[in-house]
Amino acid sequence: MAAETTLIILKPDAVQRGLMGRIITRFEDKGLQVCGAKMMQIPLTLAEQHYADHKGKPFYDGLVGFMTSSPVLVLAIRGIGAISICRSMMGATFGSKADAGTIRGDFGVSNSFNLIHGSDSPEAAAKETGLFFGEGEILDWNRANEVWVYDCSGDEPE
Ligand code: IDP
Ligand code: MG
Repeated sequence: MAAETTLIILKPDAVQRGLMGRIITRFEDKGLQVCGAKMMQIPLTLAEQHYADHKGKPFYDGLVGFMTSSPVLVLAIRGIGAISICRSMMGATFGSKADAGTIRGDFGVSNSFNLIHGSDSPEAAAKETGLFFGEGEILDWNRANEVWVYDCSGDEPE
């Protein structure tokens, strides 16, 4: 399986609560690679594009209002199977239901203020990384410890 690059957003509640470092550390500890990082306050039009699939749902206006209310940290995170690995590390959508050991399960109790976004499919990851990062903002860089994160003794890292 080839490496995937997924879009993660540390939402306004994560930034305001000072949880950025602890959440990034979880991904780094797992062995995933940060390839892009950008702090920004999401403009309304970008939030609407990002959450276009949810338009019309009862929580949509609140969601867009929340996501544009205060700065976020946007990350591009890379690794073999990174999309599903990050989703399982995030936990279920609602903080009240997310399992202990997941980011949402360990750091939050709210259903709408749930700390983190992660792309849910390869198609979403391609769309979302393209929305939030411009040309050259996601870096290809060689990690010094790559050969200890993956077994690189065969044809493909595993
Ligand atoms: P996900 O973030 O786990 O992929 P989605 O269903 O795609 O969950 O919903 C996007 C975001 O919308 C959630 O992360 C959460 O912030 C918000 N949201 C989803 N469902 C509800 C709800 O029923 N009430 C309030 N907020 C919701
Ligand atoms: Mg989603």
